Amino acid sequence: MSRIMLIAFALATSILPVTVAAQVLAPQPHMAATPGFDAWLATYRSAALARGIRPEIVERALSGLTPSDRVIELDRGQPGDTGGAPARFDSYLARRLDAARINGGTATATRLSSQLAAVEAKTGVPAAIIVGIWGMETNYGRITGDFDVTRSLATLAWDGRRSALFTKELDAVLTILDRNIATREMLKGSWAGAMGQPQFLPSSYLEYAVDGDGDGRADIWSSDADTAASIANYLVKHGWQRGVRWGQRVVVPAGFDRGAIVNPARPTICIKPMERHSRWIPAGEWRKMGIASSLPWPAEATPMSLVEPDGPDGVAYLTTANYRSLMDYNCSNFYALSVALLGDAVATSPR
Ligand SMILES: [Ca+2]
Repeated sequence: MSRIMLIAFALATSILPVTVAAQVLAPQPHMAATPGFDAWLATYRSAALARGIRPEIVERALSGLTPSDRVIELDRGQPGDTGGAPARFDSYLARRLDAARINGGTATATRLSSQLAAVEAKTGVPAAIIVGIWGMETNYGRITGDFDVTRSLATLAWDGRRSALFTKELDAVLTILDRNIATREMLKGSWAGAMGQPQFLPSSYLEYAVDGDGDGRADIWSSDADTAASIANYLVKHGWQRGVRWGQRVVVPAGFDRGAIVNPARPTICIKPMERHSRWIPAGEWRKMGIASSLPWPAEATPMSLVEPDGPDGVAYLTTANYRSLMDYNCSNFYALSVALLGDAVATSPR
């Protein structure tokens, strides 16, 4: 995901207060008058033509479009959360990282071993991490969503809570159609517009999707090679470093002074999840402070940040900068850890 996608995800999961987004994403001119959808669409259509989208593309994409009540309901209701009670990471992980998901990952890694090895050699992103994202996003391409992305994004662009964000995504849809990358019928996805096997928002597609099989087209809908290459490219463009693990499970000794590891810098994006991260401290220093791990440690100087997704009374992980790249895909510690742990499970399972 791009930064925008990250913000979208944060908002979709109520991580950022909507009021903050409203300020960040202002202006939202139609909020004042609240014209109907058709009036909004007419204005949007003119803007699309003005920026050079071919008239027949605009016509095909936008004619007869109606807002989706279901999308608005999902956007406002956020079903699928914990009904107000804070979720715990262990219960989240138990739901997400089950035997079926691990077996699916192992099968995917085996089936695509040569393609994944080629992507890993080129980008430095381990096959297991690519598979981890693939598995958590769409169950290895099995569940990619069947919402009409054009209609979803038009609905959300019109609806006004995050108009600027989703207008930009709808613009990207029209650009994709205008470039003959895909047909509107192919652009199916999540209710919030995430598309294809890696669940890229349209703007992320334009920015990060790449061709992995050499046919000249980045097909994140039906090409495994393109999906793998695009996930890896996304992470590389968000700082993934070759040869560095994401992090590891650790044990924090009783009485550990967490006041001494607080990050003095306040996060400016992905705020709630980032508040769970300590300041950066070299791996060797963590060991001197009594942090233990059954896994091999990285080089002493490797900066690591302690992440305790449930706070001091839960599990603990020391994470590297590569973990932050996973959080750029989705702004959530639960997400990033579940991807990383799925990757570890796939990497260590027998083939
Ligand atoms: Ca391709």
